[in-house]
Amino acid sequence: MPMQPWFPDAKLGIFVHYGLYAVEGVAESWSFYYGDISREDYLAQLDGFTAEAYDPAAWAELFAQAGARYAVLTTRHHDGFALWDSAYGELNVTASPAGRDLVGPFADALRERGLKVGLYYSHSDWNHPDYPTVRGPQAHPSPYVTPPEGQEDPVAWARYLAYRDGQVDELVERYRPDLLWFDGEWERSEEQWGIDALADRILAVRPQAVLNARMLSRGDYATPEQGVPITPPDGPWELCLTINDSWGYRPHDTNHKPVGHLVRYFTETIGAGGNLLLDVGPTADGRILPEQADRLKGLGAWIERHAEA
Ligand code: JFZ
Repeated sequence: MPMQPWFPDAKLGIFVHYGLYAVEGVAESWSFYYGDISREDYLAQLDGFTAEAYDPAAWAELFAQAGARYAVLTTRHHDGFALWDSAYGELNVTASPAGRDLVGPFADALRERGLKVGLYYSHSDWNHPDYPTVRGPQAHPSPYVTPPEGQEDPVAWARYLAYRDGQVDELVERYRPDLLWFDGEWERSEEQWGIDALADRILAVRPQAVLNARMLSRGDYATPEQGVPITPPDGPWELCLTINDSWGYRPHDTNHKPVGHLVRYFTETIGAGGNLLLDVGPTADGRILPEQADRLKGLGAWIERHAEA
């Protein structure tokens, strides 16, 4: 299916990193991977994930005010915590005080406000018993190490892929996303991930779904790293960007980019034919703080002033 016309025209999307990590304000998934927090303490955040102020209609209104045409929610990051009541795996909202599906209301609220629905999903799950974690070239040694190559258990790996596929099926069938934003692919090869089969099963149900570049050869658009590229890629592309220096909620990170900087990223990106996917990190109870909301509104006001009639 050719690229959906909405995507290359969208210009602005909002990325939402919402998950367990917001409870203690630690880095999303990477904090326990690096050992900055123990796995036990990381998982203890479950008790504080309340979502009690979760109001996706208010988020959708804010995103529309920012001038966005789509938004992408982290439905399950590398830590394995699913924001919906999945039938696959143990680690999801039903194990937290939130206790209910948060993805469905997000999708409904965006649609209601005329925005396209994007769902983020990590291929890797560093908390799944069948997932052999890879030690990266990081500064801190990770306590979780994969077995040597060739010694991974093929039965466990098949179970892991069945779990991932089951979750992706749930996301696609229940929420009918317009875009799927995969992540975490770097730990395995395209063949090990079964990318082709996964793309086929998604598109069989939702042929119009746009797939990001972390679906490797089946991706529909490019995702340049580290800023606006000097030479833009051919075809549609998207730059993802944090407002401060964190993807998720981190109260000590106050290094928020001024609205003027966000405007520059936005204009440079769309001037070179891309979309900007600008990230927010809600608190564990589901609020987008004024530091971030005000910047989204500021960018939206600028876009509004400069939009063609
Ligand atoms: C990944 C995640 O590991 C991270 O936690 C966050 O969710 C981010 C949006 O995605 O990290 C990456 C991976 C690749 C790039 C940037 C961040 N990249 O290609 O620019």
